[in-house]
Amino acid sequence: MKRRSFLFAAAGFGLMGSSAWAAPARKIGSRDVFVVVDVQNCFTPGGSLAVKEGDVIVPLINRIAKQFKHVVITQDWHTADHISFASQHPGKKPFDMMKLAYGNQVLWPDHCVQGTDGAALHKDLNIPHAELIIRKGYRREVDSYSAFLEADQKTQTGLGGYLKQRGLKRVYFAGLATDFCVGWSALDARKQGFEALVIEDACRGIDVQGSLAKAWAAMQAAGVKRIQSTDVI
Ligand code: VGL
Ligand code: ZN
Repeated sequence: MKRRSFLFAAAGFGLMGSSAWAAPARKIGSRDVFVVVDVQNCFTPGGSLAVKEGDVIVPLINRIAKQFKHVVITQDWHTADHISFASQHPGKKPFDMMKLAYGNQVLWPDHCVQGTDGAALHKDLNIPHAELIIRKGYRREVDSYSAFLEADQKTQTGLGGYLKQRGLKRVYFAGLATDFCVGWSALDARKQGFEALVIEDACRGIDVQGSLAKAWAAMQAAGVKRIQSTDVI
């Protein structure tokens, strides 16, 4: 056999091998948890901080969630005068950077204000067996992209303790936005000793000033696994 056709045959065998087993690449078990990040009206088309195609991932997330016994949903949940809003800083506009007491902060359009329709979960998100909805960013003076740790890098949301107390070890992430709340959550999951996997095609990014590439680089360096929905369904 010529080298070329040998390689081709080997590739074909690889494909046959995986479909013959007809099992997802990763078996989801009782120590795994799916964290669905910020699938809220403000982050989907028509919302005040709309992420491109933010709504496209909703049916996929619903399907992925069915594979998991344990699902946690997060909700960005700001005061109306939140410090991360450009509107709170005269002369600043959305997507400007600003140095705050706890570090650099991107300034955002007003979004996900507590109790408003914009802060509600997307109407097509359908995960009735989700066990916990965790809210974050609810203190005026500190933002929280991460579902684990606020932007001061000190204040715990409690999610890490919750997962540990329930014996959950491996955390799969999907949702919005890849380069902010998903990425920061996955990084903090690693820091707190969890295995972390981001399901890339079940996320969408905002991508301001190269933030998407930076987020993937940071996640890779921290040992976050970048997987696809076909790996779990
Ligand atoms: C998010 C920016 C501001 C997110 C939240 O969910 O990724 N991004 N607040
Ligand atoms: Zn926010």
